[in-house]
Amino acid sequence: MKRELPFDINDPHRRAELARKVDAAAELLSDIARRFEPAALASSLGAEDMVLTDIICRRAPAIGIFTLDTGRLHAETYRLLQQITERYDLRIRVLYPSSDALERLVAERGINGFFNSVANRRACCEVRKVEPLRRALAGKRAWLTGLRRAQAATRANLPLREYDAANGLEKFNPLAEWSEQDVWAYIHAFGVPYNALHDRGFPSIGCEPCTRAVTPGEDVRAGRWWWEEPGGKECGLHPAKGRQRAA
Ligand code: ADX
Ligand code: SF4
Repeated sequence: MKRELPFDINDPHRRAELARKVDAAAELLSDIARRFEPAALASSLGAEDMVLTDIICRRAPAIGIFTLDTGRLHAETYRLLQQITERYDLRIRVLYPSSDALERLVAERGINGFFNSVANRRACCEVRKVEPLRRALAGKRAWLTGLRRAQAATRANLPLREYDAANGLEKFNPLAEWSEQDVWAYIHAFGVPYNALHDRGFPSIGCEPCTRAVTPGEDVRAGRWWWEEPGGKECGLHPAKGRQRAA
């Protein structure tokens, strides 16, 4: 099924606006590649990360790309990973959880223990995502993400550049100001491959057991850890550091 765009991709104003945003992002990426080598994109293979992957391949190939394979991803995500390594002739570094820590986690909290408490869920994200992220970032001078302000209240004040004190390096969010429409306009304009789940109601894709489809009009992150209270649904990769809008 082809994803419908809510606007005319050939509208000259929209095209000019998109071209401006793409140029700004590409300039930022080339600048990062020059001034912060070695730098790397953390890719979940979501739509935003596919846009950044495409821009990196075209305009800033010195930036590396890595993904954290939690072991609980959707089959569609693994399919896309294989597809893009072939399409872009890319070497994506794939990181895995420590097997000792994972065995301990499962023994102590259960294979699907994340459904039982927020503490269990955070412990699982720590072992499967946050610790591998620390390894991915070791020795890097900067990392990049596909975070956008419009994704969540916790991301409303997201800067283009921030210092990641927890990991001790610069962090760039080149699409901070992009809308969801900008992301999809880029994907369509440049024929970028994307996760098939996006066409089945998944705007935001994480691990399979912890992600469900959303209905039209529902919050884009409503399908992530859907059984938890909204508001605190972050996995620890991106601590909010007071970025949240005051209530
Ligand atoms: S999460 O914190 O809720 O999981 P989200 O899915 O919105 O994050 O993704 C935000 C950004 O975090 C992505 O654009 C990507 O930069 C990074 N990210 C999330 N999951 C992964 C992953 N499995 N591997 C690498 N980077 C990831
Ligand atoms: Fe574990 Fe779910 Fe977090 Fe994935 S999203 S690491 S399965 S708790």
